[in-house]
Amino acid sequence: QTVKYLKDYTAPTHLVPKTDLLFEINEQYTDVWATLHIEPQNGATELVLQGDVKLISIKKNDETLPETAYSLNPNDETLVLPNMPTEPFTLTIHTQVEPQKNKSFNGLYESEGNLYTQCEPEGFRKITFHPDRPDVMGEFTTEIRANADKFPVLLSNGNKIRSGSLNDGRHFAVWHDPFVKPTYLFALVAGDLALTSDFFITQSGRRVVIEFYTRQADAHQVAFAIESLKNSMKWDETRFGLEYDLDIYMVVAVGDFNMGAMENKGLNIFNTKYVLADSQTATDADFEGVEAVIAHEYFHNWTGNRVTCRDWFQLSLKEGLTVFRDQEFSGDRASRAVRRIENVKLLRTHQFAEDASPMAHPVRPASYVEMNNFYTMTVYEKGAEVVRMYHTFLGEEGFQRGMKLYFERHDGQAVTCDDFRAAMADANGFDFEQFALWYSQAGTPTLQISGSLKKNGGNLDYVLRVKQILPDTPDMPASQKQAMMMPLAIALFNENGEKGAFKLPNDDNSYNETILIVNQAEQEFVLREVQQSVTPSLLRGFSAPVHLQFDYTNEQLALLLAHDDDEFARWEAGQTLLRRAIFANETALQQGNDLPQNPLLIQALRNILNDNNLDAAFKAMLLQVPAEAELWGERDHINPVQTTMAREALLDEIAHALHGELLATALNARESENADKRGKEIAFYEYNPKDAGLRALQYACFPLIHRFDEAATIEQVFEHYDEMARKNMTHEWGVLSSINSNASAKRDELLARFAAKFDHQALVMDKYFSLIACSRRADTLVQAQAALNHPRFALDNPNKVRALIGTFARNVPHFHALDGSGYAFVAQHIKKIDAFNPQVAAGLARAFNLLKRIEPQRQALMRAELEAIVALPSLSKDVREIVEKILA
Ligand code: BAL
Ligand code: ZN
Repeated sequence: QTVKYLKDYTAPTHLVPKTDLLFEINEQYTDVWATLHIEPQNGATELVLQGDVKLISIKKNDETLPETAYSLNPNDETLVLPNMPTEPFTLTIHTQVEPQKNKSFNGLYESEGNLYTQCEPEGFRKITFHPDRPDVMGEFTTEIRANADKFPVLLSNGNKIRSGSLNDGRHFAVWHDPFVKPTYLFALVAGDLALTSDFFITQSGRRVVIEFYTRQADAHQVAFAIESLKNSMKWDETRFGLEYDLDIYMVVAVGDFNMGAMENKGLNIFNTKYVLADSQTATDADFEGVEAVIAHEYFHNWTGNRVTCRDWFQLSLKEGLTVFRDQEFSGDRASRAVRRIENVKLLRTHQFAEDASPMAHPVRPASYVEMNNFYTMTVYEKGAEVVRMYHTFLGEEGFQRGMKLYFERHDGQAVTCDDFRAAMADANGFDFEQFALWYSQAGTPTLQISGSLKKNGGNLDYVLRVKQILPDTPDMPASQKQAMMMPLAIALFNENGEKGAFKLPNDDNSYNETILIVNQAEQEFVLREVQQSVTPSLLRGFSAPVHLQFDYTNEQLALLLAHDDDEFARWEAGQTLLRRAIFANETALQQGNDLPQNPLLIQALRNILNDNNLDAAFKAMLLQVPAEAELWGERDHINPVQTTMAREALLDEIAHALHGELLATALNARESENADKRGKEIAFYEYNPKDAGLRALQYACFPLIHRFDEAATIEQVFEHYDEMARKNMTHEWGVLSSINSNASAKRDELLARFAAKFDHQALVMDKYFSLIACSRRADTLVQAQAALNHPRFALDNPNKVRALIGTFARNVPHFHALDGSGYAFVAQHIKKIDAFNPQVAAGLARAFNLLKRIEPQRQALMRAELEAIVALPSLSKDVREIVEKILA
């Protein structure tokens, strides 16, 4: 396999400041003529273009080139033209593509009779030949010609400059994008789509037309997404001073899409999952997902499009920064603390696991085989944490100064993560030299912290010793790694749960919280003039993406859980208590001992349930018991099903001990949700953050309440199902989720009713398939296998695959079944899907990431499946790269 290395980067030999495209869309195939206006650099004569597409002919300055003038190399997808002029010239390249046969959903493809493109990172080369690298930027003019009945809508980037009729019932449209962009931001859509329009007036008074395109049947579900877009446009003006630049902003929704969405200049293409939402079909979490992804793609217009990446190793330059921006947007919209905790949970569950796996890579990877494999949690989520650390060091004002300088220096350019770091440093006179290590060292650091009181004259000092431990990762042993620089946010609490004042060395001001700069392998911090009793609140707000080790007593954790005014630290104290209880259960199970009881934890949870001043959404968060994958963070020897049993035992203990409090909390939350809706239309059960919090609290409690009398529960749900389902999808999903592992036939009946009711709602059918796949019932694999034959299941639809097979791969007891049946089921589908969509197949293959950390019996079963996959001669480089790394 060909490995590409960051260290081998060289500047392009040819620039293409202008590209003119003509698409002739025919029944079976599409002809593409691409005229590249080429500027050779430094006297270069050999031109190498990238392409994985059928070449018909090439003209140089209007003269057709003989086949001897170039060579095509399918192996590395290049077209080499050895004797090109050193003066600017044009190449007109005629290619032919078959979108109907393209199930990879990269390049130009067909979905339900319409045509769409996906070009990031390297899809443009499936359309035509081009340098197709992000540092070759240009202006695009795109003409599309097609049958007017079949393809009434013809869209591309920028502004429509001409349109009209042609012969034989065909018509055309010409689009011009005045902003230079790389090929990965090119987009084209042609089809029969419904249009929903709106507009936005920018801060400078310009009117921007907003157009959303969907299937006709889905048009009624775009209102929330449009509102989210307008909120995003406003927010980027007020918080970042960034205004939209074109006169039109288009969003197209398509059901066949590999990713969540794509930020093509002026013409975003979205997975329907992140556009369509109404309260009867989308849960509160779905609404929040739509709002966040609409915002994310919009924010890319500046962080990604106006300033883009020099090369794909720099992907986090745009993705880490844009995720940070969408996180901040969501936090400013509502429930900042809950959003922050959700982000941390996501990072710790999936990114920490990636960092501890053979796929570990730095935020700026040093090498790749298939770039599609590097749209990872590390590049996105850890990348966002890295950006957040700049923000924590510099504060909002300093961070915005850095952003301003970044745009002043680099608007219209393709740049690197170092350019971003330099802008942050130079705008603030802050030394971020050592901080560069976050971009080159993989793995999650651990901070081992201890604290002690020390007499200092008549006063007490609190001395914190911080040791930084960096892990071995496949790319670099720990011994070669250097200490990282990170902010450690801290406060001190006394035994009454009050925040105590302290002073810093050589500073006579009093503080009650501060940010320490950790930048050595071992260092000591002295907090002066502290009180007699100290419980430190550490890593407040999750100020750095690290594991934290501090030897808290359970009493100290309970104190922080009760009193910490930093919601993350407060939640984390509770999570630590819950993790400790599960670990203790695991140890007991392993040793055949009785399970320990956790009276202190139970009392702490009781206090939370009884606290009427807590925000409902936050209370729901505090009640969440960490999932299995969150518990495996720093472990090397995983027995997955034992973890499940230990966790289930703790859930039993909580459910038993707190039945009354849980019921009262859930009923109070339901009462509060219903209070302003009595006698009104059910439409009042629409999404809003306050009601979403009340519903989150209800469904944090109900599964625990229903834990013991399964028969009574299913009867009750059966009786009230229609009433709950009428309210909205959050309630319908909530009740189905609560009984989804119930062994009764009535559970199957409810799921079947659900599937019949939403037979023609593709996104709700995804929910149906995921319910089948995440159930802990004994017959889950059998049901998942049967679901493959459901008329609404389609192996070539990425959303369906992720809903059924992806969800199954996260179902711990079933994926890790001791007979190997779960591994075999997932592996079988990786092989099938790889034949037409390697990107989706490679995504599934990551389920085997745990291989080396899992107990031997299962490890052998996993290994056998992986070895059978790599033995396939026609395996894609996408899956091969992942599986070979896991096996290595
Ligand atoms: N650029 C790929 C999709 C996204 O991150 O917005
Ligand atoms: Zn993005």
